[in-house]
Amino acid sequence: MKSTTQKAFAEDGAVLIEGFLSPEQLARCRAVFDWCLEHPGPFAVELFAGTEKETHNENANPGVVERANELVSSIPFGDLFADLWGSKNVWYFAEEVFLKRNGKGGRTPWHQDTSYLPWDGMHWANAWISFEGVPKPNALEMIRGSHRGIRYDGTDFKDADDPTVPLHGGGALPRLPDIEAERRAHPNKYDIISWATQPGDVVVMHPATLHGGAPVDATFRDRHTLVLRFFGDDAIFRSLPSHSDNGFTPAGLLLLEHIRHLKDGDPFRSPFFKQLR
Ligand SMILES: O=C(O)CCC(=O)C(=O)O
Repeated sequence: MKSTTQKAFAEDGAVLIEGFLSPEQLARCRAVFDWCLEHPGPFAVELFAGTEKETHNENANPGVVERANELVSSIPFGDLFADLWGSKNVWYFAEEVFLKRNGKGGRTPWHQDTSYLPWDGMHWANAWISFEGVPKPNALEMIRGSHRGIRYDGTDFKDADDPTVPLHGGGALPRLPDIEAERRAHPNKYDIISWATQPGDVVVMHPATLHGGAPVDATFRDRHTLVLRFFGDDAIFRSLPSHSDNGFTPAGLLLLEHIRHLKDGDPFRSPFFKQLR
């Protein structure tokens, strides 16, 4: 029988794992986060640069691979995901960092990670780790069960006024709805889940879940977040729209060389990805 946590992840696409990280483990996660900030790789960006929404973001820093592999091997993520998914094997994919500063970083627009990376299957998860206690109004938000629904085109993360401008275009994937605008007009239109978190808590989310990060504000001014991504047995390669090689996120471009051999439906495997179980 499924545990409440397994059921929540499978049905809702997200679950809060309270107190998963000890203070010592959290400090080591923070060291990896800080290393990325101090040694930005070629794909570090300021999203919405020069606007009130500016957010520092980096995906898959090539220089941090060994440190990150060491980190994820020393914390029981393998056991967590093996149990959560019912997977024999667990691999680590890569990290992402988000930094919203001085009460100004805006909302991370609603999106699904599966619009950016060629992934399919149930055995995928993001571990969202923030180093501050995050109040609910500033938390990561997810639409319940959306990982089992439509796979939308991505947002291009460039247009500060229209978060639905497609990443790929060409109609291969449906355009994102403007979830924020719709929710302002109809507060109950979407079943949105989010949690206030304490340092050490981990929000675990299936990356096909529609999600967005609420902004920081005058009372919660800074958010430092490390996202670690994992996959398991049933993870498969599913290509993005064919004209979209330039739509790969930088992380996708970097990691593409390690998965170039994969065809649609192939198990997502490469010796590049650290096996944890
Ligand atoms: O923390 C955020 O603002 C966004 C997080 C996100 O997009 C992710 O975890 O994939």
